[in-house]
Parts: sequence; structure tokens; C-alpha cells
Amino acid sequence: LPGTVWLASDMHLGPATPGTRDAFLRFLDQACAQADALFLCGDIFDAWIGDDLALRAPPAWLREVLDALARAAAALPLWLGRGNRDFLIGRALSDHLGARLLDEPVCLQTAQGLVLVSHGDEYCTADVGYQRFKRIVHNPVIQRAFLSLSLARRQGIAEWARRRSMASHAGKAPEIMDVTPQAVHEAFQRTGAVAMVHGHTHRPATHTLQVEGATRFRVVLPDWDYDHGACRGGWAVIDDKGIHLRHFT
Ligand code: OKV
Ligand code: MN
Repeated sequence: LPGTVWLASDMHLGPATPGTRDAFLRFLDQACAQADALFLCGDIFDAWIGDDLALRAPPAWLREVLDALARAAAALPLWLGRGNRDFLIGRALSDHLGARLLDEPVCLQTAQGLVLVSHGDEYCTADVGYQRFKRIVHNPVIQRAFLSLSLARRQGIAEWARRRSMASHAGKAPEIMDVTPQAVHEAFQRTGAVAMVHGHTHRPATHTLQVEGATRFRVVLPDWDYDHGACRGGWAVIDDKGIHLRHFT
């Protein structure tokens, strides 16, 4: 990939966060003007219960976001990764937008060398409750069964899953929901990447680590919240100067 790559994740857009939605739309405009490629690394949406529903009858807020994504995809290569919340995003949505769907994780050949890009939940191996949930809902047979249900039944299951998740979240130590150093180390060994960029943990930072005597970087994307009195978000830029986290000024 030549030039400047922008990466962002974890906007968790939904009907109740207009501030974050506006920030994301501004971000897309800026990306179109300044980046050569844009990677959205999962959890753009706080929930996703099927492309069919979103494309058939999008509520006004979603239509606004989809229109902006389609405009962005017409202006530059736009890659969509799936997160732990919007993992049900499929080919129908990416085709509709003119975007490309990432089968994560991917290794990008960038100005800085090989960079491993993913959502990041696959490194959170200590969270066994989440990994069990993931195995179930990523099962293609179970996904097909879920997608065959009516809107109302899908919404009911989603509501139930959210309630259960909130209850279990409350009882988890924060370390459990961060990456496991071992999983990160193995990913570097397996791929030979010089850096990885991921989101998911909501702990934005640039970590330096040693893998078999070589210096490696782990850049963690921030989550976004421009509602609830918060003002938080940002993205990573990869260019000939390095890999940097940026936010609105
Ligand atoms: C997404 C998460 C809710 C975490 C359910 C099969 C099932 C898909 C689904 C339902 C939930 C996505 C699609 C949502 C992520 C939660 C709660 C916790 C930890 C099935 C296929 F149930 F039939 F097996 N779902 N929704 N969570 O509301 O977007 O990531 S969701
Ligand atoms: Mn996530």
C-alpha cells in the first residue's frame, strides 16, 4: 500500500449517539481529503443484526452513516473490518457501499513495513466468557439460523444478549478484558510483522515490545464517545514518517 493509510475503530454508532455520529462523519470527510486508503477495524456499529434489515429499511441516522460511507468508498479504497459487536456485517453491506470487506486479521505492506491489522478481540484470550460467546455466534450454521428470523425475533435475541453481557461485564476484572501478552507475541512470531494496529480494548496507546530480539510496536486505537459529555476518539496514521495516533484538534 503506497502513501498514507488511516485506521480507526470502535465508534459504536447507534441511534442514541448523535455527537459520535457527527464526529465520525467529519472524520470520513477528513480521511477522503488526506488519506490514500481507509481501514475501519470493527465496531463502527454498536449492534448489527443483519445487512438485510439495514439495507431494506434503514432508520434516518443509519442512512446518513451509510450514505457517508458510500461517498468515502467512492473517493478512496475503503476497507471494512468486523468487530465483536458488528461481526454480522456481510458482503451485502460492503457491496452496497462499494467498500471491501476484510477477512481479519490482515497484514498490510505499508511505508513502515508489514503491519498486522485486526479488531483486537482475538488477543483477549483471558476473557473465556467472551471467547465462548464468539465461537457460538461466529458459527455459520447458527448465523444462518439467526438471519432467517424476523426483525422482531432478532431484536429480542440481541436485547437478551446485551443484557446478559452487561451483567457478566460487571463481574470481570479489567485485566481480563485486555490483550494477553502471549497472544500478541504469537501473532508477531507467526506473521513477522513490525507492528500491529487494533482497537477493541479501548486503551489507546503505542506499546513497544521485544520479539526474538527485535523491536515491535502495538498501536491501540481509541474508542469514540462524543456524547454523554465526553470528547474522545481518534485514529492511526501510517505514512513514511511512522505510525501515529491522531485526534481532532
Ligand atoms: C453484539 C455482543 C450483542 C459482545 C446472535 C447468532 C444467536 C448473531 C447474534 C445477536 C446480538 C449481534 C448478532 C451484539 C455483540 C452483544 C452482547 C455481547 C460481548 C446469534 C448470530 F444468539 F442466535 F446465537 N447476534 N447482536 N456482545 O446486539 O449486535 O460482543 S448485537
Ligand atoms: Mn470491540
